[in-house]
Amino acid sequence: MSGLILHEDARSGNCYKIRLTAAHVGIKLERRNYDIMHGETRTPEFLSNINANGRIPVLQDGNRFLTESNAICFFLANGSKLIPDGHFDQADMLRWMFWEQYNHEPNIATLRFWLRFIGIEALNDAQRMQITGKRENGLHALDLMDNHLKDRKWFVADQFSVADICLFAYTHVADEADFDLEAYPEIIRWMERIMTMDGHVGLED
Ligand SMILES: N[C@@H](CCC(=O)N[C@@H](CS)C(=O)NCC(=O)O)C(=O)O
Repeated sequence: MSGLILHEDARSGNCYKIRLTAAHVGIKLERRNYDIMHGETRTPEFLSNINANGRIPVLQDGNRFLTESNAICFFLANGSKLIPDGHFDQADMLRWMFWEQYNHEPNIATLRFWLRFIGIEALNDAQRMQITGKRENGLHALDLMDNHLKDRKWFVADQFSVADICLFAYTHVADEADFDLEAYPEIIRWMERIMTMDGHVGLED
């Protein structure tokens, strides 16, 4: 694969998981940055040319545009060692990637965005009212991950897969949303395994 362009805001975990997947499978991406704090994904040009949904990440392959971070990770990793063999394990990998988008990212990533990037004093009333619920849901997601990792090294099929990458992206910065990761020893050990792998790149790299 070559000539791929990643439209991103480099601070976003959803964009980072794509760079991490690409690094592990040896695909080079051209990166184009947009500042979501200044509405750069909401311009008429972006909406009509890149993503009508007004969000990054978007992967451009020639004149085709793929949105949704976990779909993009799957596209890059398809056929590589990051995808387990076997239909059940492949579906189980997708299960964790869907779970990440429904139970993890909307709580942990949103709180990180609100607290670290917008700032608590600048939140509107509707956002403030959701903080408690998102924190409870985020804690529940971390509990579930920690329990799952008690008797296994990786989320699926005893091997490092795209599911681990998608879950790692926002888990490893959960402290920026005021989650105490020290309370989750299995998650800490799993993150250390990921961060010491050959081919690993950090969010800021
Ligand atoms: N489910 C989408 C979420 C995309 C998303 O929420 N992107 C955020 C940054 S992480 C964004 O572009 N926000 C800017 C905006 O909504 O204006 C994915 O996984 O790609």
